[in-house]
Amino acid sequence: MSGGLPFAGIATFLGWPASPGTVPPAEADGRVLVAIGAPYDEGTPYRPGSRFGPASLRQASMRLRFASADGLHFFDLERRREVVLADLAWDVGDVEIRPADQAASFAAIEAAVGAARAAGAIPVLLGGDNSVTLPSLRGLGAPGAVVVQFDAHLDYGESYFGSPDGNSTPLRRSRREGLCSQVLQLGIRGYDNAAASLADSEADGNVVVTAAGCRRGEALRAIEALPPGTPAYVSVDIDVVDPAVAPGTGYPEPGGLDYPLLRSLLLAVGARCDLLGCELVEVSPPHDANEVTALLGTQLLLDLLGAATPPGPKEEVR
Ligand SMILES: [Mn+2]
Repeated sequence: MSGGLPFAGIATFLGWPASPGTVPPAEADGRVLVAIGAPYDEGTPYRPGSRFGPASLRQASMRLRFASADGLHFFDLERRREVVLADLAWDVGDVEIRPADQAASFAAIEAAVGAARAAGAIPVLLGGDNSVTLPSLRGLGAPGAVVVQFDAHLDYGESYFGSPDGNSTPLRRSRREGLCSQVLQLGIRGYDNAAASLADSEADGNVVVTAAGCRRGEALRAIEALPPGTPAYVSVDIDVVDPAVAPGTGYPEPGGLDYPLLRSLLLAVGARCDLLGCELVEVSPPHDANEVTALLGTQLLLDLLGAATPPGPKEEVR
């Protein structure tokens, strides 16, 4: 890379080496991460723009080149320790989206996530709107995994304007396709969540915690109720964060989480679970202000991926 300067060179996620389209065979055992862009936002019936998310997240993530030469080793001052994201990481670029052909676009996302998984790597999916969750979980192929979803929205509708494949339905689809064993839905709020979606989710055995509930400690308790080592896929819809903090998104909902609270929950998930894959969705650069949402999005992934590092002796997590 170009001397570690964030504004120079070719932007990849956290400066990880590019390997367009393929995951190179691992030379040794260890944790391997693979960033995959899914520039797809045709699942949104409201404000599009998250198709520009992967490029924005990559560019914003380059800021962290100052902190880490290889994009894998960071010093976490609050935890007073070095965190190591992985032994190795690649950015395989973006999947080939075919405009106006959802089936082909979903198949491409599924194949890319599946290829990362088959290579023994942890896919880190950069969305894209929330509809990409469904093909991602299909590609992951881990029906025993718990999905830990941070979102303002349940995304548990049966269909939206007649379509079952939009960004308001993927968690229900995933659960009922048997792509996961349970969903923890954390940070939920706002009038867009229908009573039927809530009832269906809870009837399916999922756990729903509102944003206010997160502030009362209910989300942390739900995470800590998972058996240690639970296989998990973590889905972060950036709209779980308050829109005053993360304005660049398609469905802003007032009353969201602040960054310190969300960080503490991501650290808890990372410490508790066996992370099989993760995604950061709904960052919409056309609605962003001064790149703050993309910068936050990259930091959330860094927090999550660094959380599996065992806690240090002086660790204090709020
Ligand atoms: Mn949402």
